[in-house]
Amino acid sequence: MKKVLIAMIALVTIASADKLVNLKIDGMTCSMCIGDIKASVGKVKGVSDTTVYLKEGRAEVKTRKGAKPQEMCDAVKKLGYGCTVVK
Ligand SMILES: [Cu+2]
Repeated sequence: MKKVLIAMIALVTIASADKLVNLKIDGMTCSMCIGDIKASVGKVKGVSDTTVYLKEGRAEVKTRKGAKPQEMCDAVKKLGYGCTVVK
């Protein structure tokens, strides 16, 4: 039963076809910034995972269908950082 459940979860994960959104973020200075940004962006609808690159000043956000990149940037801006969606 457990194996079936794991297989189902794997299928759903594949079916949802993660899309990567790239954000350019200005003003990050330390690992606290990363934590704050990850937490905030993670609350945006459709976001499944966020990786923040402090030195490069950017973030990669894994999203599900229907996620709006601008909402992710707005969440970052609300924390006081600069943010633009990289096209
Ligand atoms: Cu910081």
